Amino acid sequence: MSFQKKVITIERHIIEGERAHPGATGDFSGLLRDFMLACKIIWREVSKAGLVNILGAAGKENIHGDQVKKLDVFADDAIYKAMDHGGHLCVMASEENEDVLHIPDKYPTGKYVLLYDPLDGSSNIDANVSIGTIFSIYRRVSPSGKGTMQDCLQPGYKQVAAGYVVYGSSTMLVYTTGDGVHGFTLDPGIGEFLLSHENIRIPKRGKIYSVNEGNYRYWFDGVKKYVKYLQEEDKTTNRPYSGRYIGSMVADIHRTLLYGGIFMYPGDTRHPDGKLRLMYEANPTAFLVEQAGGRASNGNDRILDITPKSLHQKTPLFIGSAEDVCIAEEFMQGKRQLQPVAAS
Ligand code: AHM
Ligand code: MG
Repeated sequence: MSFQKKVITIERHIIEGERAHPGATGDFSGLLRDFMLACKIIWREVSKAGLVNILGAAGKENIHGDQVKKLDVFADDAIYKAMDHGGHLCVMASEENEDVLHIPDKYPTGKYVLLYDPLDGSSNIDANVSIGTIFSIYRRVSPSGKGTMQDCLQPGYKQVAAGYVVYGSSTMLVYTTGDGVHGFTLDPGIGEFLLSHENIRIPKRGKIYSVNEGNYRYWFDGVKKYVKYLQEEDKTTNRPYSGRYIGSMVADIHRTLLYGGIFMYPGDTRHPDGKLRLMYEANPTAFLVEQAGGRASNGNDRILDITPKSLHQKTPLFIGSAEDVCIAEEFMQGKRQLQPVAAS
């Protein structure tokens, strides 16, 4: 008789993880369960995105006479509404909102803090390119009651969990609670995330670099030299690397996590802090990549050590295989220069 392989749902995985920590209350698994529900609701809408022209364009009324929301606004709303009443959170913050998001008075507050980017890469939706939701969870630092800005402005190393959902050719959830990185693929038939990638490890060094080269003329010297270095030929270090840039951070990070290499969004002369947000994009992906054995830096400092000053602050980001990010840092800090190419 043949038995099916053990099927592990995300819920089972979280509960079994909690059991390993005596004293766990189940609060955390409840929080993640609520979050997964929101992601499934977003996935359902995202997978209908191509039908918008048939069912009604964003901002217009659809055939049912309902107002059609832009998908990023829809996603933002779906997460807030799934998370506001469970009693697990004391405050939230979202890339889509200027200020922190309080828990309504009628609901209890809890000990965790949630920061999220509801739909990253949403400018790619119309081209059917993968997009994603990113989340980051902290323990509250304020004593009780409503959470505060201080609860949200904690350095990344204090995260208790982080992850993303990538809505791609299949929909996957990748998360960490500081005990390795695990990936789950959504089985649309039963609406469950099933363990498909246990204990993901990023290769020490990759063969792919990922950056928006359209910004080349605005890059600082270190970035120009580093990218040139990656394009040079050297068999011992597998160069030249291949270039891959989706322009959807979750998808670019997901590939980097699985195949190795480096993803970067550097600062440049127009935007010295780059484009990506520390709290919603850099910190959670840095936590994940470090947990998988990789490295994440702003060129000088470890991302997770940065003390945040404001909710929406931006940071340059170099993230991926440890050896690749180390070399990038050496170029950014002027410690490494291009070697003169030997005459052939
Ligand atoms: P968004 O949060 O407005 O979607 O912007 C973030 C996205 C990332 O997913 C992606 O890495 C980056 O913007 C791409 O930016 P660019 O078009 O400048 O290369
Ligand atoms: Mg974003």
